Amino acid sequence: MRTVYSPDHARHDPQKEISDGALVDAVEKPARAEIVKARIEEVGLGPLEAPTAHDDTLIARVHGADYLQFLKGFWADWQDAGRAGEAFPFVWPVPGLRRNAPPRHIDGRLGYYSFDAGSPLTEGTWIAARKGADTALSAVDIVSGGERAAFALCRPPGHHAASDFYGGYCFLNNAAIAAEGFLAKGAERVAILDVDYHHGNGTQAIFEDRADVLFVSLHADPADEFPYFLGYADETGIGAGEGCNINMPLAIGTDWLAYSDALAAALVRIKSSRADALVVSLGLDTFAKDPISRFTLESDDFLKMGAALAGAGLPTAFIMEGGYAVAELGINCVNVLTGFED
Ligand code: Q9C
Ligand code: ZN
Repeated sequence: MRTVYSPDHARHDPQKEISDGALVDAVEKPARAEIVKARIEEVGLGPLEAPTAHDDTLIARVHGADYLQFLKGFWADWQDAGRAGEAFPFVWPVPGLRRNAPPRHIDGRLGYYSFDAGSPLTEGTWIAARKGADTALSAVDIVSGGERAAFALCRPPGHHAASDFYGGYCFLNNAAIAAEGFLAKGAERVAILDVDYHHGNGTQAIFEDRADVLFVSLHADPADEFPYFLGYADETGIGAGEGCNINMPLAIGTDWLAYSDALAAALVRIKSSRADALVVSLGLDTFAKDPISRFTLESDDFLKMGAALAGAGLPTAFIMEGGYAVAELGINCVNVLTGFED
């Protein structure tokens, strides 16, 4: 399998994050992509290729123009405001406050365009995220060109980012951009299967009112886990998109036995959707030793996951999402990809 990778992911190199009420060492860090790259080379998965540059057309179908402008200009604005170091928002326009226009003040703008305080925004965030979108679109190009599958080794991840806000370590929604890429290449329908431990709230929000993109997500029950405020089973889509959003919340402690049942059900739904292409939001944070997550999948289970995904029989773009047990991340991620190929 061909992998798309850019060293520019490392321009997003946050030092600290706010988690569980404390400023702690960031877990979404460059070493994540590097260990996956090393494992790809070690097992000879296939070539590593630089992304090709894509213009903003498809990104602009997913994200608002003012949000993109905010991300692009943020570091200059932050410095103009006399700030230094990583940026964190701390006030949000929750229901009862107004979210009609972005405030002038930098802290107001940060809150307007985010949903959590856990996602450090740094000097290199925009360039890394923008190159990540190119990475995802290049994987789509490879698959549209006739390959059965390709892997976009994106960082930072994307599935928590909605059309006009960031959060959950995510800034641009690479999986949603990939889905738009398949549609632009002529797919009539695209399925997105999100196997990250956390619900892909951004991806759901982007497509929940559309019938051309089916979103299916397996994740920890949001009553117990981030992002808490989306990802419940009764969110089935809106308007034309009714029936095209499927959430499968799973209990804390879920193991491969229970997970594989849910995965099989998800794949049945995807196979019956008449989708022309599949985007997999590939999070590896379902792993037992993940430091921020509470499922119990083991490394060998990711081989089985890959084999199950191949059963969908669709041209597939794998888009890297979460997974924070860095030592085993390369093995676990590449296990999915080799399990798919075998
Ligand atoms: N105490 C992704 O996996 N912080 N994002 C959780 C846990 C947010 C994860 C804090 C986790 C976001 C792409
Ligand atoms: Zn996750």
